[in-house]
Amino acid sequence: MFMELGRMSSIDMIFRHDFSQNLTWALWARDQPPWFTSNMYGVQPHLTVLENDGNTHSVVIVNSNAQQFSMLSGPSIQYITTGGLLDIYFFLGPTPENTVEQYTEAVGRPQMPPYWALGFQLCRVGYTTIDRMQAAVNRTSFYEIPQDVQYGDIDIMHKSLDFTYSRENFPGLPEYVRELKGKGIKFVTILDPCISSGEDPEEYRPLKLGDEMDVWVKKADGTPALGKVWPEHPCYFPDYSRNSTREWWRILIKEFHDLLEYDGLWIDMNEPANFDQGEVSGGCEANNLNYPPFVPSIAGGGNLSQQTICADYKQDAGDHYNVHSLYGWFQSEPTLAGTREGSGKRSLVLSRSTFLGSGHWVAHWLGDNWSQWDNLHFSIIGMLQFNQFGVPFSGSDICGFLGNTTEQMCQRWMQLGAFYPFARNHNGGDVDQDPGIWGPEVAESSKKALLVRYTLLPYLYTLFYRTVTEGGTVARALWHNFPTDFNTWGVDRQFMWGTGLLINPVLDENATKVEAYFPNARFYDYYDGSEMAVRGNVTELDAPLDKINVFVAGGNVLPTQEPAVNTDISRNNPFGLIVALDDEGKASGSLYYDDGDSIGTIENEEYFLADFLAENNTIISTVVKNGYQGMSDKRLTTIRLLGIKGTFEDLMVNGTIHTSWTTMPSGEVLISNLTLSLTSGFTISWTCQNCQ
Ligand code: MIG
Repeated sequence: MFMELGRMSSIDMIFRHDFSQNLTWALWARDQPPWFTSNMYGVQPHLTVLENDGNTHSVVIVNSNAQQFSMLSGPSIQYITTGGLLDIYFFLGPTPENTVEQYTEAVGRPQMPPYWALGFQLCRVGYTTIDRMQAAVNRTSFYEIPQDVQYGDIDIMHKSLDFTYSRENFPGLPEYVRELKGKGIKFVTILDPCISSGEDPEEYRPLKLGDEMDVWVKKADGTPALGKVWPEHPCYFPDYSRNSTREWWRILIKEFHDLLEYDGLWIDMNEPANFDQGEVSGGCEANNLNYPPFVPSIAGGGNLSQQTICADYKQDAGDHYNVHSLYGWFQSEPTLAGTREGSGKRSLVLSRSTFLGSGHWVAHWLGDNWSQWDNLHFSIIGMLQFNQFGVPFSGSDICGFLGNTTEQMCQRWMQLGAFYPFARNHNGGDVDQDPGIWGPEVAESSKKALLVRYTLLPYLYTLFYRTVTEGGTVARALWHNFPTDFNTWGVDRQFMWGTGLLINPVLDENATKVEAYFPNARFYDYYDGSEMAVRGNVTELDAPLDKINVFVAGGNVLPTQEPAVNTDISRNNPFGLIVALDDEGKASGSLYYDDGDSIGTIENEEYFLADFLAENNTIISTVVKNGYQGMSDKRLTTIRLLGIKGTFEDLMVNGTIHTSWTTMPSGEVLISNLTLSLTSGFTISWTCQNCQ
């Protein structure tokens, strides 16, 4: 729909910078799909440095002007900025996770995402009618593919106007949103910043109230600046750096909930994007702000206003020249405040443009990626970076946004995307790409991958709790966990969730095997519990089309819950544990749980937290916090015990013999028929012949 298929440059995109290529990375927020080193949606002047001995530090430059980093073969870094402050912060680690913990302590840690937001999300621009949106939801549910969220994009709007829906193309949308909620599916919809100037203010409150509250970005002569995006008429850009604008936006969002009962909001085009260059008539006044003597090597031919507004426009926080890249950042906090007021719940805000600290308020999707095979790989790089940037709730559009995917690409992407912290299939291409459209084979494999995700949601949610309270990442590179193993340093086709899960997706067309590096530690096949023979080396794994390889890392206890077609249902299901022993026969982990969508559960101590420790043939659960009432009727029924050596014998549960266990062919001991209350703490122990 938006662009013809493009090709990336032949330069290999990698997570670890290659200084021999002498590349320059310019930063200036821009509506820009991944294209070689082009500056994109967000500005994150943040470097992570892994030193020769495995120690790590990070460097963050708090500067919002147009700037650039050149990675030169010295190796050295040349930094140039075109204004502002030169505040440089060093976060000393020494571990990779420490750098993220320290950085997020400085800029603000993420919000706890609602539990439902960790489920699978479905989106498309170009349903064009409510029937087609419903058909996509129905296909998903027909195949029992889990879905927690349905999105509306700009095509649900009336004449592309914010805070409206089209009664013509989406008749009954509010009722449908309520119907979805009844089934446990949430609804998130989109807002663009720019407000049409061409409507009758008496009929279009955002315009009238905006004029009254004086919210627009101004030109140098004090008149409101105009641009062009989706609505028919030119539009005004709200200046979110102004208090009255933030108030105006919050009010509109709150009122919007009366029209459409959204559960979260998606803020797009907030670089801010403009289809005109500067003025509606094109160009900007000739002066030093619009045409400074030096411009970093930004896309758009070195013109600051290309695809955005003029740098000499005036905002409350200063000249647009200085605050351009803060546009989405300023918009984020009031959007979250508004959705929370509107929905009365924790809610979710997804932002395209980000700056240092955005992760305190918003989640992030990686923008308009391409439905091309190399973009599967790029998505891992982006996800790992945003986890370092303190925006752990991120992922790219599954199956790709621009252009048309193929069946096999979408099948592989559904598998990979099932392990993005933020898992949304979103489409701007001509052909539909929801997981149900391809027929039973892709539907089944998508479901299979998502059922692994849903089984592990308590683990994922607990990882988010850790980032909220301690910083650190959710999805991370292998070297974050194994920094002194230099074999991990360049690995960016595999990644981990916390310390406990290793994901080895297929990223290449027609591949049915995948190369994977295993650090020198115990890893267990997620599916059958068998221990990997290879350690500290690369191996080739079978990866038929219907399978994504996933491994549990020894030393971890992962809380699980039986999956269902959405979290509304799965949250009532029994819990389990995967206890994966390390070389010493030890493992540890925790479970965080709360009602999933209230605001402030951590501050208000309305949550449940238990620690699990396995050692000396014993698993002990200790309740750390018992503040979530809903936990009392939850039961733990199964434990997968991985890494038992020798012969497993008598099993005792809280001092009583328990006979429901079997040793699987892989060596996994599967303990079942437990009826353990999670809120009481428990002890499970066993005897074992020739176990060490
Ligand atoms: O110019 O709202 O990145 O996710 O579907 C395109 C339509 C505008 C860009 C977003 C994309 C969204 C699309 N938007």
